[in-house]
Amino acid sequence: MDRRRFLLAGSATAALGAFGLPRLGRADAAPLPVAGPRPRPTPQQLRWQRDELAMFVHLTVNTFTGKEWGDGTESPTIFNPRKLDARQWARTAKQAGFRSMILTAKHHDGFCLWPTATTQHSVKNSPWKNGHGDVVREFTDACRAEGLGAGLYLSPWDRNAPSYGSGAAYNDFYITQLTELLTHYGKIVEVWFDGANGEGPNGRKQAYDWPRIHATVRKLQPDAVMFSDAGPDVRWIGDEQGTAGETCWSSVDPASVPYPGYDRPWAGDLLGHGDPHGSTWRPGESDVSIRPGWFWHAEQNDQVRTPDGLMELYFSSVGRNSKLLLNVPPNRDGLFEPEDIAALQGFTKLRTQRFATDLLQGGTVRASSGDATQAVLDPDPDTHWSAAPTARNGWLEIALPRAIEFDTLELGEAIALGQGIANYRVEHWDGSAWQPLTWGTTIGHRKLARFDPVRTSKLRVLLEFAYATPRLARVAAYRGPDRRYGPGHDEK
Ligand code: FUL
Repeated sequence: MDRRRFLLAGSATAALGAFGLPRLGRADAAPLPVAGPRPRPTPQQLRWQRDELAMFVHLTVNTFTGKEWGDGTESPTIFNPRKLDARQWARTAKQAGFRSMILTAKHHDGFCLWPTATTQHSVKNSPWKNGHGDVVREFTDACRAEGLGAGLYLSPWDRNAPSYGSGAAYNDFYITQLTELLTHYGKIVEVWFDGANGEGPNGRKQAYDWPRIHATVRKLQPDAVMFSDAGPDVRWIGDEQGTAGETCWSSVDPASVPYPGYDRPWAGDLLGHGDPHGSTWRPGESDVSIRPGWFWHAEQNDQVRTPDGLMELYFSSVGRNSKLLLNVPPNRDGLFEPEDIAALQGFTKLRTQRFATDLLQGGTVRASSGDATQAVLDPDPDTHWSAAPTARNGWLEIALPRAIEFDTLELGEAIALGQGIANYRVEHWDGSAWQPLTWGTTIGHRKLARFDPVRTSKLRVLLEFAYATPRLARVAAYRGPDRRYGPGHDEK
């Protein structure tokens, strides 16, 4: 965080009113009219976001060739993950707190991990299980056995299919593949559409029939969310580094990124930040790999992200109103490597340590307006404090029965009713004055901030401007394992 900007923001608006409470921006002006309806999540989008952590699993012929993008000429005979154990993947994900997994059923090379009727380029022609194997089946069974949601990635770009680039024939072929995946494997929670649209084996590009693709998913799996740069349900966050915009709205203007693969220099920014005036609820998913590559490469076994590195990703994705989709690629045996499993265990330990105890429990909350103020201390995301309906700013003050020391703050909006808070500041009482602690733009489902440990028995959240009635479902404070972050940490 830019300390200077923070102090300026603080001093510009910190004029105190009666009782030492701040007058916030427009508090003295006539209340703004109640805004028109703002977008809200569907139950499926809400569930998707509340899951917070999903695991990506990239596996195909690339695992055996060492490439990141196969060119479609690979022989199915190279695919032989002899000890493949999808239960090992699912157990690892479950133990690390992930709620769903997404498998690359087909990557750009066109090799199908299930015995599809559409092509010979599949596990049917692999030595693995003598051509009787089905990775999608083992994967979906394993997810269910561990209580995880199962999601599938089916690359529209297919560098093997002879019909690719032909128009209608490839679209029919793709819809048939999608139909197989969405009808033979039970409930699918997320369908992941990559925007890549390169050339096929005959050098031609394909015009994908997105309306038909979307309608097929809706019909066959009405509870699944669809991912792509252009949604329609969840959007790409605009980079593959696991970094959501610090300002991150779950709403977008659908016309700004009209179709998947809309490759414009500004699209990344639009996706990273969303749009407070956007008509459509389309929250951002941050996909990133635990290793430099999406696929397993022996030489990257010593380049697995550390537990601390994974925590950074958590703060820059989940902690910025996004969802983390972390890729963990199986090796040539079809197993996660011990290095990746150890990193995930370390990550879990760090999260558990940091978020084990909410230090605000037992506090007393009062607010500028509205009732149910205590609801912000209740971890249930469906209970919330709401300011007066016409309010577009407000504050909450939390008084504690004892002094606490904390270095992490969590805020959460009641997103079932939409996202409206545009900027906020948090201050703590040092015994004689309010001191700035953290500030930000947008909250959404979850906003996390870290700072050097602070000792206090009182803090307040100043909601400076909201596009709709401010509603907070969560305010919590934690003390992580001993470590100092220093000013500016979250901006790096
Ligand atoms: C990209 C693909 O080209 C990568 O290979 C990977 O699958 C990533 C998740 O999406 O667009």
